Amino acid sequence: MTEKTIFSKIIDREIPADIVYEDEVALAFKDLNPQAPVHLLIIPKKAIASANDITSADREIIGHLHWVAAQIAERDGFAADGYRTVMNCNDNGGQTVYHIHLHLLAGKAFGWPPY
Ligand code: DGP
Repeated sequence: MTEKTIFSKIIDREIPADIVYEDEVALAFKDLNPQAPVHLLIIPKKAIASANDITSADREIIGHLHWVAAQIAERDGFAADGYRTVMNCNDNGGQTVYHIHLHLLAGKAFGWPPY
């Protein structure tokens, strides 16, 4: 068995996190190193390592992460202003934690392209 990632430990309450949303499929918590006034991470409870590891059986879970982002945006009052969701994959994508996650960033206007 591969070692648990830090995010699996957050799901299992082995390490603390500032959790802002939870349901049977997903968990959302504040990023430790925020890059915007609002910076949340939305993760599935199922341990999928990266976007490259999404199987056809996971499609509903991945869609659910985006649905959770929209629910939080509405709940926390930034849906109308807008927000950004990002999923980094592997080295060139800037992925550092190998438990798939959707970044939800808000509270400012973001530039494009992202470099
Ligand atoms: P990424 O680079 O896309 O893999 O994003 C990983 C994010 O996870 C990064 O923005 C920092 C955040 N992070 C890393 N370790 C922890 C942790 O222990 N707690 C929390 N809340 N966030 C973490």
